[in-house]
Parts: sequence; C-alpha cells; structure tokens
Amino acid sequence: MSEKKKFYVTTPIYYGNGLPHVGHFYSSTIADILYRYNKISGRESRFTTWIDENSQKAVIKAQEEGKNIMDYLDDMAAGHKKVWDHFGMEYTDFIRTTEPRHHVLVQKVLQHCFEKGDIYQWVYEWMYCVGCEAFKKDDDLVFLNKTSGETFPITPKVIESDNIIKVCPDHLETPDNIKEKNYFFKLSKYQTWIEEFYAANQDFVMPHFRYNEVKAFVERGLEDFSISRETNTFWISLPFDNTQVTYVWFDALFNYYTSCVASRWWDKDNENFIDESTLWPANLHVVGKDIIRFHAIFWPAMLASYFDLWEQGSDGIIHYQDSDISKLPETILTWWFFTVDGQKMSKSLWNVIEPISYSEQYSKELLTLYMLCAFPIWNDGNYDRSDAIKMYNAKLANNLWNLVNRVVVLSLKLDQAWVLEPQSLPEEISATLSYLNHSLSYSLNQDQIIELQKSLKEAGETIDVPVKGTMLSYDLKASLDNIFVMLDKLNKYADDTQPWITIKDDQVATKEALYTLAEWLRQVGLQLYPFFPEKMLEMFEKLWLEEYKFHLNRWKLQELIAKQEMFHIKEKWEPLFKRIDI
Ligand code: ME8
Repeated sequence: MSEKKKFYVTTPIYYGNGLPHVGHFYSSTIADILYRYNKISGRESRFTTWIDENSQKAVIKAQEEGKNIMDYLDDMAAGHKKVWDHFGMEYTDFIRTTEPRHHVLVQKVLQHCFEKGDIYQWVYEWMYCVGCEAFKKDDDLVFLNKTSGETFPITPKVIESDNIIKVCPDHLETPDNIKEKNYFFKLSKYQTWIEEFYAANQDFVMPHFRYNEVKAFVERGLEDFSISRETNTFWISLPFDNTQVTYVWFDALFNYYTSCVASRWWDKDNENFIDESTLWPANLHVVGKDIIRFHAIFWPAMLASYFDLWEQGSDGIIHYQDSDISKLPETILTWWFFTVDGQKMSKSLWNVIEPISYSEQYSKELLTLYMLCAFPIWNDGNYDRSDAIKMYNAKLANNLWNLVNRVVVLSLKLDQAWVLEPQSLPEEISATLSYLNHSLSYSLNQDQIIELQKSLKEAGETIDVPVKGTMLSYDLKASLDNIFVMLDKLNKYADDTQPWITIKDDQVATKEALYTLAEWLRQVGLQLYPFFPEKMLEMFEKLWLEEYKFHLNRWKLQELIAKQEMFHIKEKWEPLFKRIDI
C-alpha cells in the first residue's frame, strides 16, 4: 500500500430501524482508528458515518411503534449519535439520507445516468427480501422446516409445502413476490469495464480471498438490476418519473459522494454543487460481508456511469482506462460476522452487548481491544465475554497500567520535584523502538530494511522487519499485537534494570531506567493513541505532556516520535485501566 496524501474513510450507513449494535460498533471503530491514525500522520482526512433512512424496514418499524416516520427517524438518529459520541468517535460528517442535500444529489446522479441511457424501464416479477432490502432468486434462498426450525439448501428433490418454505438465509423470512414496472440500471454494459478494473486494481477488495470471490462472481456474468420501486412514496423520487422512488442501494451508496462534495460545496439556496472535492474518491469503505457485492460491483459501475468513465472501443465494448481510478474508491475492506459467546447474534443478544451499557459496566476500551485483538478483521470471530475481560486485564490493566504505575511510584519516591531529563536511550532500545514505528507506519526501501535488520541483530533481536506498515495495510490486529510485544519488552527491561532495587543506592542508574521507561511509554502511547485516545491523552497529561492534546492535531506523528521530552510526575494517579473482576 503506497503512502497517501489524503485519507477518506467511510462506514456503511446503518439502517435507521434500530440502535447500533456491536456489528455497527465494530465497523465504526475500525474507521475511527484509521481516520485518527491518518490524521495524526499528517494526511488531510475525513471520516463519515450515516444513517440509511430511506428503507422499508424503517417505515415498517415506525408503523409498528405507531409513530410518524420522521419522528421515529429523528429518535433513531439521536440514538446513533449518542453512541458514537459516548465513545468519542471523531467522525467528520454524520448525515442522514433524508437530508435535502442528499436528495438533490441523488436526483442529479439519476438524471445524468438516465440521460446517458444507462437507466431503462422494465416490467418484471421477482422476490424481494425486506430484511436485506434486496431482490432474491431461488439460488439466494434456503428451505426452512417450520416445525424443526432447520434450514437446508433448495434442491428439486424437496417439495415446498405449508411446513417447508423458501426463506432468506439471513432473515428466515419468506421474500415478498413483486410484479411491477421498475427502472433498471444497465450493469451488464459494464461487464468488460469491471473485469478490466479488477485486473488493474488487485487491492480493490481486501482481504485478497474476497477479491478473488468477487472477481469470480463478475466473471460469471453481470445482470442489470432494479433501481426503483413504485410502492413507497417516502423515498427519493426519480427525477424523470415521479411515480417511482429510488430503490435503496442507488440512494444508499451515493451517500459516500454526497458527504464528500455536499458538506462544503452545497449552495443550499440555489441547490448547486461543485462536484470536485480534493478528498474524493474514498480511500477506504469499511463494509460487512453481506454488502460486499453492492460495494464492489454496483458501486464502481454506478460511478463509471455518473462520471462518464467509458470509452467505447472499436469493438463496441466499454473498456477501463487507467485514469478512471481517479474517480473510484481505492479499497473495500471487508469483515465477517461474529458471534457472541458462540451464538449467532440475535436481537436479544444485541441487548446483552449494547455498546454504551456494556462499556459503562466494564470499560470503554474493552470492546475495542477485544474486537481488534481477538481475531483479524477478515476472519469470522466469536466475542467471548470472559476472554475479553481476561485479555483486558492482561494487556491493559497489567502490562500497561502496572508499568506506568511503577514509573509513577518510583519517580515520586525519588523526589517529588524531580524532572526526568532527556538522555540517550540504550542502543538496543532505540533499535526496537524504531522497529515498532517502522512496522506500523512505513513502507521501507531496501536500504532502510537492511539498516534496521542490522541494528536489530546487534541488539540481539530476532524479529523480522516488515516491508509494509501494518496501519497502512489496515491490519489493526497486527498493529496492536506489535505494540503489545513492545510492552512485554518494556516490562522485561524494567525487570532487568530493577529500578525499585537500585533506588536504594544508585540514583544515576535509577534515573536512566526511569527516563527510558517513560520515553518508551511515550512512544507506545503515541502508537496506541489512535486506538485509545482518551486514555492516552490522560497518560500524556500526567507525564507532563499536557500540550499533546493540541500537538496531536498540529504535529505529525513521526515528528512527535522524534521529539525529546522531559517528564515530570507530580502526584499518584488513579489507575488508567482498572482491573475487572470476572
Ligand atoms: O447493511 N457481525 O445496514 P445494516 C458483524 N444500510 N457485522 C455485522 C453483523 C454481525 N453479526 N450484523 C450486521 C446495511 N453487521 C445498509 C448499508 S451502505 C451504503 C448501506 C454489519 O445496519 C453488516 O455487515 O444492516 C453491515 O456491513 C453493517 O453492520 C451495517 O448493517
């Protein structure tokens, strides 16, 4: 992954028919961390999260609760915002798809694609799952035995009956049968374009096995898809036929564009946009496994249509040009679903791990730590609540806080008015710290790798020097693992130098050890800041680095890492991370 000058990351827009659950929390956390990391690395950055309000699910939910739809959506939007604000997420835009700026933009896009001939009308009959807000074919469904609750693949051998019914595998509901006049988007026109786009951009879908899956799906042949419904008048109406409204995906996906161009450049009174923003296109869309195809296939094709990225060859086929990439998202990062305590998550379990109350019961950092450290983003994972607490106690309460506390207690013992003056770090420690910084942030050139390998070898280290920075390749688990390896080494350094013994008769050795520990904690704290900003700022403040809350927005991370600081510990601290009893 190359160095970027700017960074625009998005979460999926969550359906406004319920409050955020841990699945939503997971994607917002990933986006929030990557946003903060890129911002402090000196890139102009943007992080957007939205609510998907123009959906049938929300209309049904509002009816069930006997509320006016807008009142219902207002309550939901406030509820979503409360969760993200509770966790201090630094989203730069939180917009709702019912907002006028989005309606205006979507209509503008639709009109353009229609005039170009990429949208056409057709009467068709199909199945529609409200849960997925998607059209379904038999291949997408399974049989459900209503008596036993078992599901199994549809085969000609089994006959449908009152007890054996076809359902959506995710929602276990029978899809609605729909026969209506709809508008369709000519996805099939972009078949070759998408194939060529995939061949030229192999990091477009991450992880790579997902890229291969989507590519194989594309190669099986793309079909046009419906983009409108004639039933619901609440959604965005088609500018060229106001008897129809936009079907959810065409509306939902363009949120990423609206937020980018219409947050700053929308002239409300004249309903004008300036369509260019320096932050477009998105660098990263973070999405769950169920919505990959919409993002990885529909979305680039819709953008190709809107931005006129089509060059018809002499063969009459539309071909991808290398320059098209300047208008298209760079990467779709996908994750799998996870279970809680080994069980598939259900509405009742969502309530068990409801992000705010769970964090109030334990700690805000517990969810983030465990979700990112227990399994890589792209693996299926299980949220095991007792493992989560064990991990929190081991890594944050013991490894990190105990060490900080040792430095605090010993510094106070030495002399309350005493300042830890900068001094040069032992060579092996500078080598391992520069390994940490490089492994997270850099793509090293060959010479730098050789140099770092040499200094690590001299320091007696056996760790390999990675070529890609783990933060730049979005591997948050590897990043945290690296940081915690450094904390283990730091604890080992403390055990080796034993400042609690040397304090009795060797002030020089004690000061050297305490300075080294404080400096090492500062560096680890800078790397942990994107993950646990509130706690790391607290730690900086207590180490006499109050100004870091401003520095972290003005300075580049690398410049802060290279600084030499003085530390001064004036008083005992409340634990940064309190142990949790299981
Ligand atoms: O799909 N584990 O919204 P949504 C992990 N509005 N992730 C999960 C999960 C689980 N058990 N359950 C759900 C939508 N998610 C659309 C998006 S974007 C233009 C429109 C994830 O509220 C799911 O994979 O149903 C999805 O990516 C996200 O939560 C939002 O789901």
